[in-house]
Amino acid sequence: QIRACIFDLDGVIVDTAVYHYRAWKRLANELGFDFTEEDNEKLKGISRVQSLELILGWGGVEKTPAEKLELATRKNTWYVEMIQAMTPDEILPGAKEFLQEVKAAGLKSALGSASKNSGLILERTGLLPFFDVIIDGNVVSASKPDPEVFLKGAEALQIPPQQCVVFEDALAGVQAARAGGMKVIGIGSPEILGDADVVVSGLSAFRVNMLDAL
Ligand code: G16
Ligand code: MG
Repeated sequence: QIRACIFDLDGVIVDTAVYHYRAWKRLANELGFDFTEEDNEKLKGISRVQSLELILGWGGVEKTPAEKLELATRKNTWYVEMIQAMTPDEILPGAKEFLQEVKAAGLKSALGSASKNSGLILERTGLLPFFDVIIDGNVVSASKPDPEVFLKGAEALQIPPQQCVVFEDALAGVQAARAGGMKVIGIGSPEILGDADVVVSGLSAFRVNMLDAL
């Protein structure tokens, strides 16, 4: 019996990947190289510092820890400028309706995101009231596929992991949910997220009554 839903943010509730991409691309360009949209896929769901390490590797650029901190901060300043301007129109199709359905069904909901900017994004899109608990990059030390983010969510909701279901668009996130002993709904392509219990194209294709079959 499922009693709580835990949602990833980027790729499930909103598409912030486009803003991450623009900001990282600008940083790479300033450093004298570029990377493709295909490479950008590898940045989804991983933390800010891990993203920077990958990108510097693609450019063959070496930096000191202090320089890396400055670069990550510079990228984040541009990223925050863009998400400041986000509106409820940018909520992914079906996400708000599903969050409403979850509330109406008496289930709990938590956010389980790697982002340190999740509060701002939920506030700008008007989704903050739908979450009982927010677990994000500000309170988590181990990145997905480590289950820490989701286990902390279950703990804060006081619901056993076995009674939680995670909604995730990234492979690392599906693996994290599995490692935490939770059910998982993949949002995206079955080829990538095959390890999930169910894979759907988006929350518009999912209903609360489909949780009964898990
Ligand atoms: C999101 C994105 C990642 C990003 C990470 C950290 O994760 O998918 O690309 O690197 O957050 O974001 P920030 O720089 O805002 O702390 P999620 O877990 O919501 O999919
Ligand atoms: Mg994601």
